[in-house]
Amino acid sequence: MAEAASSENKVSVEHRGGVAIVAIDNPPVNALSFSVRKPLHDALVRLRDDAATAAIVVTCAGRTFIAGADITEFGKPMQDPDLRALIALLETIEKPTVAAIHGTALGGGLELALGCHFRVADKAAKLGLPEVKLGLLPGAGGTVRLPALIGPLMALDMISSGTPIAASEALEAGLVDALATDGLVADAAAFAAVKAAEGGPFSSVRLRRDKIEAVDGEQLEARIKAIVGKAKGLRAPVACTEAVRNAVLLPFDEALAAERTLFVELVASDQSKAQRHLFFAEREAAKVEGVDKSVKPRPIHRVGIIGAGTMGGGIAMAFANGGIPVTLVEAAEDALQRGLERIEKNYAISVSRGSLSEAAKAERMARLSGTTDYASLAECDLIIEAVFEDMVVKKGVLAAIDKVAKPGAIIATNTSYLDVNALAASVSRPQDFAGMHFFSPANIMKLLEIVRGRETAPDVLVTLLSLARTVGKVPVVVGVCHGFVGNRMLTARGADVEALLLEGASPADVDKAFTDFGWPMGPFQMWDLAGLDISWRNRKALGKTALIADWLCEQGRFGQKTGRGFYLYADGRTAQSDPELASHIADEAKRLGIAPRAISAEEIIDRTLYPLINEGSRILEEGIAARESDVDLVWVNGYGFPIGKGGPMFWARQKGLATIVERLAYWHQKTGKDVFHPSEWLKAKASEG
Ligand code: 3H9
Repeated sequence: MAEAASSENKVSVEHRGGVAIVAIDNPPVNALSFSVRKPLHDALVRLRDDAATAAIVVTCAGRTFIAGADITEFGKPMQDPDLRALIALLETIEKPTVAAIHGTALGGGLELALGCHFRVADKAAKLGLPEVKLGLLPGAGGTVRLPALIGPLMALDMISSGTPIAASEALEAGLVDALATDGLVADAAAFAAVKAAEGGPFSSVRLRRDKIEAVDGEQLEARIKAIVGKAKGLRAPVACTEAVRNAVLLPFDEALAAERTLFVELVASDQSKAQRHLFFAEREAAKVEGVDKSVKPRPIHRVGIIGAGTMGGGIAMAFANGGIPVTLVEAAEDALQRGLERIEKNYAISVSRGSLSEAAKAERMARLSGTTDYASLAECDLIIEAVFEDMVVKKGVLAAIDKVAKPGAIIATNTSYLDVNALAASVSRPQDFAGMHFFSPANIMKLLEIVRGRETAPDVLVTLLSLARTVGKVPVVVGVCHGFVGNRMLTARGADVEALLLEGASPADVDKAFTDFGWPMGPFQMWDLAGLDISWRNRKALGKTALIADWLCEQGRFGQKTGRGFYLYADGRTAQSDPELASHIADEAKRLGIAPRAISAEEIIDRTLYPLINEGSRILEEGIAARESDVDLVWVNGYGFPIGKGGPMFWARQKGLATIVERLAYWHQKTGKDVFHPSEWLKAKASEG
């Protein structure tokens, strides 16, 4: 019979013979909030002392086992019992305790399960310690118990990557003791009853030393070195390695105490706050203004893509990787073959690097079918044009798609800058039309800007959001404007950099200020990589000029691909400063009457990052982005804004909006440039404090 253990009913206990089934029910993901910890603690104490209870199973209602501590509680005063006390309590119970795991046992959820004597899992379950992705480390014993149970090397990989493993792998590693066959709770209860009948004492993970003692210290240090080398300025992965090393070197309780110290440091850090902000930002982005939860996505069984060039091919790979069949259409047979060959080559590179198996490659290639016949698009549920960035060309292609697409199919344009409403006018069903702005390489970059046209139907947005998540993208719904959120802000970020060159900074000075800030590369490295000719063409179309970049293009210096751009690339890859460019810049400065001076990294950040933030605030003012966190997602996932700084708007809030407004106003007064004119939005928010 079942009994409620708390007035809120988040933990209930059912007795099946001598086995007590403790069920947690805290939707949506059974996070270990205070409202769970308290009744769970009370129930465990009662069952520990109850002579009629021979064994205890801890399980969860709903779609998953515990997905971790309640992240919303971080930064607030912790209410007792805390998770460590709960796990310590579990470890003192002298009756067999079994965690029955389905869905995902993550973070504090897996740590709680490690406090049980045994773990039984559903075959489809996943188990992991993803705290590192939140800028944290497992803070309830995970860095000490997991190494003890499965060995320090495997534990280090799991903890420092945050990637969960499948139940079958967990079984092999000894993380779970059995996989359920007849029904999780029934099997876990039967398992517990057998263990109770066999009798104790029951060994807790804290007593295991065999795998710790067997570890090859040199191998562990080599693995730690590799992880630290790839940490990119983030503290959490490094702290994870320290904690696992402690688990090997220190006695159990000392390692636990050291883990606690690291956790306390990390949870209060700006980096973790930024990463937690991004976690919730991704979830918020799924909520779209004017679209309520009852709107259902349209089924997408096959995607059609027009254009097998770099972009179209990358998009095709993104869907094929995510398990969605693709029809790839090109105008001519030879272009189609070239496109398919490029895709095959890309997959072959992944196989040679060991990141993809031959079988997975074959599966992905089998999802791609190429054709030159538009009629094949009739079977597609979503058709994306990825042809040349030109309004007339795109309109022609969209009109042709409109003729063959079945009723209800979604038609999308992959444009970086063009007016999505104008493009929507070329199809007879603008309600089924939207922009899908992928970022190159589209099979790798996570960001997808979903551009909501004037008439885009709510269920089209819901479909694209859900499809994007299915194929591992981070989607953000944006409104129509030139360059949408990302590229429009990118233009603002670059608006003053040529002036920096003329005033005395070198491309290397600017790029170094960027990489020191945490960007993967600076603007000049990025332009050289992307090819200077693209933006040159764009500028010419818009009747705009850029003094230095235009000069480079006139010399045929288009960046890395021509061996020269803002830098020289003698070996085709390594950037070296170019004396010829330096002297050209000096001549131009002289001609313009600009006296060169030393420019600090701080000034470089002022004159690039603050216009970026200012443009972001204008985008919010105009409603092109719905919320600050959407802008942050765009910049972290599409342009390499450092994750540990949470995105430009989050960073601006941390820095203080009043400071940003004040610096912008200073530069506006000095240069007269509109990019520095502080937006009304920024001024209003700054005055709110
Ligand atoms: C930790 O455990 C620290 C300990 O080591 C030490 C403690 C001392 N807390 O993702 P979804 C919300 S750190 C609070 O859309 P899915 C989420 O915001 C934690 N809320 O579902 C969303 O809310 P809303 C380590 C949470 O099915 C809703 O649940 N654990 C938490 O696509 C649904 O989420 C993790 O890092 C949480 N822990 O994916 C796991 N988790 O509906 C984090 C979720 O209002 N969670 N929410 O927007 C996940 O990875 C995914 O949510 C999960 C489900 C895979 C579980």
